[in-house]
Amino acid sequence: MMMDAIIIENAFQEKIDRDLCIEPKDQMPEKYRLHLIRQMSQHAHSEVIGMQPEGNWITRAPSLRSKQILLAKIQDEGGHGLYLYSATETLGISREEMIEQLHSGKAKYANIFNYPSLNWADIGAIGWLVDGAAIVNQVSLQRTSYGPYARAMVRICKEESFHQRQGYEIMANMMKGSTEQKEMAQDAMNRWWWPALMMFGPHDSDSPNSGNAFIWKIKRQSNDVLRQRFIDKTVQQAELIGLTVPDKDLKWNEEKQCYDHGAIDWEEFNRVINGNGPCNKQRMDHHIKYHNEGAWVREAAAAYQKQINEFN
Ligand code: BYC
Repeated sequence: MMMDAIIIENAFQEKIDRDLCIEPKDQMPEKYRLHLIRQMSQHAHSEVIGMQPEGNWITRAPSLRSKQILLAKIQDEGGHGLYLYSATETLGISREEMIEQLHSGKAKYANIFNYPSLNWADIGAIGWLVDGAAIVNQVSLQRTSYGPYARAMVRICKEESFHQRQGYEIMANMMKGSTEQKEMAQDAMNRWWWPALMMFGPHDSDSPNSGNAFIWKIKRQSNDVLRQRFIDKTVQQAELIGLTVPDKDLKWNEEKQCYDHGAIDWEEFNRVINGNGPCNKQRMDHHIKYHNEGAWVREAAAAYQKQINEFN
């Protein structure tokens, strides 16, 4: 038995080392399966919980055009959740179990969605900074070792780049507007910048899951490398429309050809991911309420499917 496990593990690692994808029916070490269930289900939950701060502004979008675009974007996020839940189910966990883990607090979701969306500029900041950060991370995940996850990322990245532009357009338009509009855009930037940097996770030296993630090529680039990539491209976009990055220590490093940045408040990060951010309770209460109220839809869909199967 012991020997069998070693043979399976060696064959698996050899595949990984040759840059081949692992597929659902391939043999894989239990730890790899559980690592993926953790990361992919948390990714799925983030997409779905992320609909809440944006949904807050659908009825108050300032024009029909902006309302249509926001609706389409939020619908995409629901779709991303679906691809990711389905991809995670291929690892032998049910959707119900994943939702249970979310509701019990066992499964996390991205820190960023525990902050409130106070005004329309926040919708700009979410699209530009939050989706912008997500793209940098997800482009890297297109080459992750688990086939269904990598393929889901390809489609998600295409849609995210539209989302990032939706947000940047809102910010750019507000920066061409009245003094009040400019102040609103800057205030949103000030509130969302640091939580967006935290989306990439703790520094590499404090990232317990990175070791195995690199051995198994689940991660291709580290938390800090991706965070730096996001900073370098976003600072220039901010400058272009006249926004100031709220970091007094931000400085171009000529030697390294990248921006040095100030210290991230990891106490705040830990507080938020452990359930004590400004909106954690609200987000979870909302999800539980509508999940329960939607039970009849799931039951009806299952009954319909059963009838179709009996008919055929
Ligand atoms: N938030 O060892 P580490 C979107 C946790 S949604 C919360 O570095 P790992 C959008 C981490 O889980 C896009 N928790 O972990 C949707 C771990 O705790 P556990 C969401 C975080 O996994 C709607 C602990 O800290 N994208 O774009 O190697 C509208 C130690 O961390 C966070 C994804 O989910 C965080 N930010 O690396 C708009 C990307 N960071 O699990 C937009 C997929 C860390 O051991 N995920 N933690 O209890 C990943 O790429 C990786 O999981 C991470 C973290 C880079 C996030």
